[in-house]
Amino acid sequence: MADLELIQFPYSHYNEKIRWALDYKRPEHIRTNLVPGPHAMTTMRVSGQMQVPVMRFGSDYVAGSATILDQLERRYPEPPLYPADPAERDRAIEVQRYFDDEVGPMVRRGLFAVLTQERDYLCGIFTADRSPLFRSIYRAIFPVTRAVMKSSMGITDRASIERGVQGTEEGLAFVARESAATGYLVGSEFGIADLAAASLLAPAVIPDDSPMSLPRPRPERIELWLAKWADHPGAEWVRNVYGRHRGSE
Ligand SMILES: N[C@@H](CCC(=O)N[C@@H](CS)C(=O)NCC(=O)O)C(=O)O
Repeated sequence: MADLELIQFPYSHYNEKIRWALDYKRPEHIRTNLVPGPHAMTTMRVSGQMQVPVMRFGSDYVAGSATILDQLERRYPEPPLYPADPAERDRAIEVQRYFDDEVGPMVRRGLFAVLTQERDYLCGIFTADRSPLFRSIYRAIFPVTRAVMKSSMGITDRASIERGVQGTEEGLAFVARESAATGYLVGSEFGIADLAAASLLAPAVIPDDSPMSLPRPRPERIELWLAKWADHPGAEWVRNVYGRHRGSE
Protein backbone atom coordinates (compact mmCIF):
# COMPACT_ATOMS: atom_id res chain seq x y z
CA MET A 1 0.00 0.00 0.00
CA ALA A 2 1.35 3.46 -0.95
CA ASP A 3 2.40 5.59 2.02
CA LEU A 4 0.60 8.65 0.73
CA GLU A 5 -2.97 8.73 -0.62
CA LEU A 6 -5.14 11.68 -1.56
CA ILE A 7 -8.86 10.93 -1.23
CA GLN A 8 -10.53 13.55 -3.39
CA PHE A 9 -13.18 14.90 -5.71
CA PRO A 10 -11.62 15.65 -9.12
CA TYR A 11 -13.98 18.67 -9.41
CA SER A 12 -13.20 20.52 -6.20
CA HIS A 13 -11.05 23.55 -5.71
CA TYR A 14 -10.03 22.58 -2.14
CA ASN A 15 -8.78 19.29 -3.56
CA GLU A 16 -7.00 21.22 -6.29
CA LYS A 17 -4.88 22.88 -3.58
CA ILE A 18 -3.54 19.48 -2.57
CA ARG A 19 -3.10 18.18 -6.12
CA TRP A 20 -1.08 21.29 -6.92
CA ALA A 21 1.16 20.85 -3.86
CA LEU A 22 1.70 17.18 -4.72
CA ASP A 23 2.56 18.02 -8.32
CA TYR A 24 4.93 20.71 -7.05
CA LYS A 25 6.74 18.60 -4.45
CA ARG A 26 6.37 15.31 -6.31
CA PRO A 27 6.27 12.76 -3.49
CA GLU A 28 5.17 9.32 -4.60
CA HIS A 29 1.43 8.96 -3.92
CA ILE A 30 -1.88 7.65 -5.17
CA ARG A 31 -5.19 9.47 -5.71
CA THR A 32 -8.57 7.95 -5.00
CA ASN A 33 -11.57 9.66 -6.57
CA LEU A 34 -14.91 9.81 -4.76
CA VAL A 35 -18.28 10.86 -6.14
CA PRO A 36 -20.26 13.57 -4.28
CA GLY A 37 -23.06 11.96 -2.26
CA PRO A 38 -21.80 8.41 -1.76
CA HIS A 39 -18.43 9.94 -0.78
CA ALA A 40 -19.64 10.52 2.78
CA MET A 41 -19.54 6.79 3.62
CA THR A 42 -15.79 6.76 2.93
CA THR A 43 -14.87 10.11 4.48
CA MET A 44 -16.89 9.42 7.65
CA ARG A 45 -15.31 5.98 8.02
CA VAL A 46 -11.72 7.12 7.63
CA SER A 47 -11.78 10.62 9.13
CA GLY A 48 -15.01 11.01 11.13
CA GLN A 49 -16.14 13.97 9.02
CA MET A 50 -17.77 14.43 5.62
CA GLN A 51 -15.44 16.56 3.54
CA VAL A 52 -12.64 16.00 1.08
CA PRO A 53 -9.71 16.42 0.70
CA VAL A 54 -8.58 13.72 3.10
CA MET A 55 -4.97 12.64 2.99
CA ARG A 56 -3.64 9.36 4.31
CA PHE A 57 -0.10 9.57 5.64
CA GLY A 58 0.80 5.93 6.31
CA SER A 59 -2.10 4.86 8.52
CA ASP A 60 -3.11 8.39 9.65
CA TYR A 61 -5.95 10.22 7.92
CA VAL A 62 -5.86 14.03 7.90
CA ALA A 63 -8.73 16.28 6.74
CA GLY A 64 -8.76 19.98 5.86
CA SER A 65 -6.69 21.38 3.00
CA ALA A 66 -4.63 23.80 5.12
CA THR A 67 -3.73 21.11 7.67
CA ILE A 68 -2.82 18.68 4.89
CA LEU A 69 -0.62 21.30 3.20
CA ASP A 70 1.10 21.99 6.51
CA GLN A 71 1.89 18.27 6.91
CA LEU A 72 3.13 18.04 3.32
CA GLU A 73 5.40 21.04 3.86
CA ARG A 74 6.90 19.43 7.00
CA ARG A 75 7.42 16.03 5.42
CA TYR A 76 8.50 17.22 1.96
CA PRO A 77 10.16 20.62 2.51
CA GLU A 78 11.59 20.90 -1.02
CA PRO A 79 10.65 22.86 -3.00
CA PRO A 80 9.21 25.05 -0.23
CA LEU A 81 5.71 26.52 -0.33
CA TYR A 82 6.04 28.51 2.89
CA PRO A 83 8.14 31.69 2.75
CA ALA A 84 11.40 31.49 4.75
CA ASP A 85 10.84 34.90 6.39
CA PRO A 86 8.60 34.45 9.49
CA ALA A 87 6.56 37.63 8.90
CA GLU A 88 5.92 36.66 5.26
CA ARG A 89 5.05 33.16 6.36
CA ASP A 90 2.43 34.47 8.81
CA ARG A 91 0.99 36.72 6.13
CA ALA A 92 0.89 33.86 3.58
CA ILE A 93 -1.02 31.66 6.03
CA GLU A 94 -3.40 34.53 6.73
CA VAL A 95 -4.04 34.95 2.98
CA GLN A 96 -4.64 31.21 2.64
CA ARG A 97 -7.16 31.38 5.52
CA TYR A 98 -9.01 34.27 3.86
CA PHE A 99 -9.37 32.26 0.64
CA ASP A 100 -10.26 29.02 2.46
CA ASP A 101 -12.88 30.56 4.72
CA GLU A 102 -14.32 33.45 2.73
CA VAL A 103 -13.60 33.31 -1.00
CA GLY A 104 -13.61 29.52 -1.67
CA PRO A 105 -17.19 28.94 -0.47
CA MET A 106 -18.48 31.94 -2.45
CA VAL A 107 -16.79 30.90 -5.72
CA ARG A 108 -18.20 27.39 -5.31
CA ARG A 109 -21.65 28.77 -4.60
CA GLY A 110 -21.55 30.96 -7.71
CA LEU A 111 -20.51 28.10 -9.99
CA PHE A 112 -22.77 25.44 -8.47
CA ALA A 113 -25.81 27.70 -8.54
CA VAL A 114 -25.39 27.31 -12.30
CA LEU A 115 -24.04 23.73 -12.50
CA THR A 116 -26.82 22.24 -10.37
CA GLN A 117 -29.31 23.37 -13.03
CA GLU A 118 -27.48 21.21 -15.60
CA ARG A 119 -28.26 17.69 -14.41
CA ASP A 120 -26.88 15.71 -17.38
CA TYR A 121 -23.70 17.76 -17.63
CA LEU A 122 -22.98 17.69 -13.90
CA CYS A 123 -23.74 13.98 -13.46
CA GLY A 124 -21.56 13.32 -16.52
CA ILE A 125 -18.47 15.04 -15.08
CA PHE A 126 -18.97 13.69 -11.54
CA THR A 127 -19.19 10.08 -12.75
CA ALA A 128 -16.85 10.22 -15.77
CA ASP A 129 -14.69 7.34 -14.48
CA ARG A 130 -17.61 5.09 -13.39
CA SER A 131 -19.51 2.23 -15.04
CA PRO A 132 -22.62 2.88 -17.18
CA LEU A 133 -24.79 1.27 -14.45
CA PHE A 134 -23.33 3.52 -11.72
CA ARG A 135 -23.83 6.55 -13.99
CA SER A 136 -27.49 5.83 -14.62
CA ILE A 137 -28.26 5.17 -10.94
CA TYR A 138 -26.41 8.36 -9.97
CA ARG A 139 -28.39 10.37 -12.50
CA ALA A 140 -31.69 8.89 -11.27
CA ILE A 141 -31.07 9.82 -7.63
CA PHE A 142 -29.42 13.14 -8.47
CA PRO A 143 -32.36 15.30 -7.24
CA VAL A 144 -31.60 14.10 -3.70
CA THR A 145 -27.86 14.77 -4.07
CA ARG A 146 -28.62 18.17 -5.58
CA ALA A 147 -30.83 19.18 -2.63
CA VAL A 148 -28.07 18.24 -0.15
CA MET A 149 -25.40 20.02 -2.20
CA LYS A 150 -27.42 23.21 -2.51
CA SER A 151 -28.18 23.27 1.17
CA SER A 152 -24.56 22.64 2.20
CA MET A 153 -23.32 25.33 -0.21
CA GLY A 154 -25.90 27.85 1.04
CA ILE A 155 -27.67 28.12 -2.33
CA THR A 156 -31.10 29.11 -1.09
CA ASP A 157 -32.39 32.13 -2.95
CA ARG A 158 -31.37 34.88 -5.35
CA ALA A 159 -29.68 36.92 -2.59
CA SER A 160 -27.53 33.95 -1.52
CA ILE A 161 -26.36 33.46 -5.12
CA GLU A 162 -25.66 37.18 -5.43
CA ARG A 163 -23.40 36.90 -2.35
CA GLY A 164 -21.53 34.11 -4.15
CA VAL A 165 -20.98 36.35 -7.16
CA GLN A 166 -19.92 39.25 -4.94
CA GLY A 167 -17.47 37.06 -2.97
CA THR A 168 -15.93 35.86 -6.24
CA GLU A 169 -15.49 39.46 -7.39
CA GLU A 170 -13.86 40.34 -4.03
CA GLY A 171 -11.41 37.43 -4.33
CA LEU A 172 -10.44 38.42 -7.88
CA ALA A 173 -10.04 42.07 -6.87
CA PHE A 174 -7.85 40.97 -3.92
CA VAL A 175 -5.38 39.05 -6.10
CA ALA A 176 -5.25 41.81 -8.73
CA ARG A 177 -4.49 44.39 -6.03
CA GLU A 178 -2.10 42.37 -3.85
CA SER A 179 -0.03 40.99 -6.73
CA ALA A 180 0.47 44.38 -8.39
CA ALA A 181 3.96 45.00 -6.94
CA THR A 182 5.72 41.66 -7.55
CA GLY A 183 3.28 39.39 -9.39
CA TYR A 184 2.86 37.36 -6.16
CA LEU A 185 0.60 37.80 -3.16
CA VAL A 186 3.31 37.68 -0.49
CA GLY A 187 6.95 38.60 -1.11
CA SER A 188 8.41 38.11 -4.56
CA GLU A 189 8.18 34.35 -5.02
CA PHE A 190 5.46 31.80 -5.65
CA GLY A 191 4.17 30.18 -2.46
CA ILE A 192 1.26 28.90 -0.45
CA ALA A 193 -0.77 32.12 -0.70
CA ASP A 194 -0.64 32.06 -4.51
CA LEU A 195 -1.38 28.35 -4.67
CA ALA A 196 -4.42 28.70 -2.38
CA ALA A 197 -5.82 31.80 -4.06
CA ALA A 198 -5.37 30.51 -7.62
CA SER A 199 -6.84 27.08 -6.79
CA LEU A 200 -9.86 28.54 -5.04
CA LEU A 201 -10.52 31.07 -7.81
CA ALA A 202 -10.03 28.49 -10.59
CA PRO A 203 -13.77 27.62 -10.85
CA ALA A 204 -14.39 31.19 -12.03
CA VAL A 205 -11.55 31.12 -14.55
CA ILE A 206 -10.97 27.49 -15.67
CA PRO A 207 -7.33 28.09 -16.65
CA ASP A 208 -5.97 25.94 -19.49
CA ASP A 209 -3.56 24.15 -17.18
CA SER A 210 -6.24 23.21 -14.66
CA PRO A 211 -7.09 19.52 -14.25
CA MET A 212 -10.62 20.72 -13.36
CA SER A 213 -11.30 22.10 -16.84
CA LEU A 214 -15.03 21.85 -17.58
CA PRO A 215 -15.41 19.76 -20.74
CA ARG A 216 -16.77 21.29 -23.93
CA PRO A 217 -19.38 21.77 -25.22
CA ARG A 218 -20.47 23.60 -22.08
CA PRO A 219 -24.07 24.57 -21.33
CA GLU A 220 -24.76 28.23 -22.06
CA ARG A 221 -25.27 29.10 -18.38
CA ILE A 222 -21.73 27.93 -17.62
CA GLU A 223 -20.26 29.90 -20.52
CA LEU A 224 -22.06 32.97 -19.16
CA TRP A 225 -20.62 32.39 -15.66
CA LEU A 226 -17.09 32.17 -17.12
CA ALA A 227 -17.63 35.13 -19.47
CA LYS A 228 -18.56 37.27 -16.46
CA TRP A 229 -14.96 36.99 -15.16
CA ALA A 230 -12.92 36.43 -18.32
CA ASP A 231 -11.61 40.01 -18.61
CA HIS A 232 -11.12 40.65 -14.90
CA PRO A 233 -7.45 41.47 -14.02
CA GLY A 234 -7.74 38.91 -11.20
CA ALA A 235 -8.66 36.22 -13.74
CA GLU A 236 -5.58 37.19 -15.75
CA TRP A 237 -3.47 36.71 -12.61
CA VAL A 238 -4.98 33.24 -12.03
CA ARG A 239 -4.23 32.20 -15.64
CA ASN A 240 -0.66 33.51 -15.27
CA VAL A 241 0.05 31.70 -12.01
CA TYR A 242 -1.37 28.48 -13.44
CA GLY A 243 0.70 28.88 -16.60
CA ARG A 244 3.94 29.54 -14.72
CA HIS A 245 3.64 27.28 -11.67
CA ARG A 246 0.95 24.64 -11.95
CA GLY A 247 2.82 21.94 -13.92
CA SER A 248 0.99 18.86 -15.07
CA GLU A 249 -0.98 16.35 -13.06
N1 LIG B 1 -12.23 23.86 4.76
C1 LIG B 1 -12.22 22.61 4.02
C2 LIG B 1 -13.28 22.67 2.95
C3 LIG B 1 -13.40 21.38 2.16
C4 LIG B 1 -14.70 21.31 1.37
O1 LIG B 1 -15.52 22.23 1.41
N2 LIG B 1 -14.88 20.19 0.66
C5 LIG B 1 -16.08 20.00 -0.10
C6 LIG B 1 -15.73 19.81 -1.58
S1 LIG B 1 -15.24 21.36 -2.28
C7 LIG B 1 -16.76 18.70 0.33
O2 LIG B 1 -16.11 17.75 0.66
N3 LIG B 1 -18.09 18.69 0.30
C8 LIG B 1 -18.86 17.51 0.58
C9 LIG B 1 -19.58 17.57 1.89
O3 LIG B 1 -19.54 18.61 2.58
O4 LIG B 1 -20.21 16.55 2.24
C10 LIG B 1 -10.82 22.40 3.44
O5 LIG B 1 -10.07 23.38 3.37
O6 LIG B 1 -10.46 21.26 3.10
